[in-house]
Amino acid sequence: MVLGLARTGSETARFLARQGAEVLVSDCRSEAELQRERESLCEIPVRFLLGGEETAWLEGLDLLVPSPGVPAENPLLREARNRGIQVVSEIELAYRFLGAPLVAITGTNGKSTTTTLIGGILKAKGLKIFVGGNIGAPLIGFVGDRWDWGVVEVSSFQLEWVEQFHPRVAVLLNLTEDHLDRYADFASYCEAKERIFCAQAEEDVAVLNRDDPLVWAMRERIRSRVVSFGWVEVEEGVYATNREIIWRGEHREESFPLSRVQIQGVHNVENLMAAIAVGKALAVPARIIQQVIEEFPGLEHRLEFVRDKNGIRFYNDSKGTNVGAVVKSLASFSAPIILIAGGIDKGGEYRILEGEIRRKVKKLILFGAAKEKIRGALGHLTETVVVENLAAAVQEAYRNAGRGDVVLLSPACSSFDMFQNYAERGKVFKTLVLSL
Ligand code: UMA
Repeated sequence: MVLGLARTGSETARFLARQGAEVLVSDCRSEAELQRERESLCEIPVRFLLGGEETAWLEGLDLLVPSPGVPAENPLLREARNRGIQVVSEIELAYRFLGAPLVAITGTNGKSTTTTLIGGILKAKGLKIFVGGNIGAPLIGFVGDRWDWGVVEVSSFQLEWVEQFHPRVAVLLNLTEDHLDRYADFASYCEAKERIFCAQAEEDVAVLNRDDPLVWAMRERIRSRVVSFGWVEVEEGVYATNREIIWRGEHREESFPLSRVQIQGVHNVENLMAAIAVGKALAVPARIIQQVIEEFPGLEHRLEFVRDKNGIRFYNDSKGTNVGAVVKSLASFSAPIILIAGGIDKGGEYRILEGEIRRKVKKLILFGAAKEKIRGALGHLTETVVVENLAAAVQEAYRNAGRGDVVLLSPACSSFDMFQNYAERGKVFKTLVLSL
């Protein structure tokens, strides 16, 4: 049974049917809502059990593959575990059939940027690679081809049901509060993330952030060789100054100047350090790494510059869906900021934003389901207004902005109250800004 019929579920059902399995696809959404998804599988012999969650559907099951968006308390998933039915995540299933060595990247923030950079570095070395996972292309879709390496972004959701998933290189960038609407507490979220290392052996590599105490503490529990990155000089590993990133091996060191690198901000230097650590661990020449990091323009929806209108700069950071991401985004600017935030609350502590809001945010514009909650936590720190939707937020920002200001959409929340996903929210924002 494949649980959840969206991107992951469709690819997984297709794969399992190809393997000769008898496949049931279940989703709590109704047949009408899932018409497009069902049509995409019309050639495949699968049976649909839609619009409910009946435990009778579990009769005779050998294996259940939940989509990442399905929480452990889902009634079908819970009952399957009670009955001793094997539950594995899609990345676990894909791993068992892929045959390619993997670099896996996780962390609360910076995953997609670091994944893309690492993919670029390995590709520039001339390797046949794919880039997939949480970044938007389910891993299972890459089974069947021959690859030199796979570069895969993994989320805590995908790591919940892994056993043998064994990346040769595993990266943990950072851990701050996120997805507390899904996990019992922050510790459970961190435990899920740590599973990225659970099948690693001595000959593998773990890339860890020395400056993140929760991540760095994991070095005691990890079997693989630790390569670390951080802001303080080290004898072996990667560190950064304001001007360059230094990689130090046992007998050599290499310098990666930052002057021509396009992506900005402290957090991006951390992402670059992690990517360089992986590149060097896989013996990519420094010259190739330098070229890739200089050519990388950054990702859409991640501190993406949209336009300058009358000296007001607009940035789309729709992928800033948790409080930790917004802290880093605000830290990237020195100009006065008008911040647009809101959406669905994910249980994070908005107070972490206090310092940056006090120092830089001249106006806070809130919309979406969590607007009153955020106003309660932060509204006393700066001028704050609550508006009906994103369009009103953009209008309000433009009316209040002056030359030299930055208008930043960095929501600290997920988007599902008003949009399909963060990408749609970002695109709508850009359209609104471009029509000003
Ligand atoms: N569903 C149920 N029962 C439930 C819950 C959900 O039937 O109890 C159904 C929904 O009705 C829906 C389907 O499950 O039809 C949704 O599954 P999904 O949310 O896993 O959606 P996918 O399209 O398969 O996307 C997933 C990841 N989504 C999540 O983790 C929520 C995508 O990450 C990922 O790109 C994709 O697999 C491919 O690997 C998105 C994400 O938001 C970008 N990730 C989180 C993040 O980055 O913070 C973790």
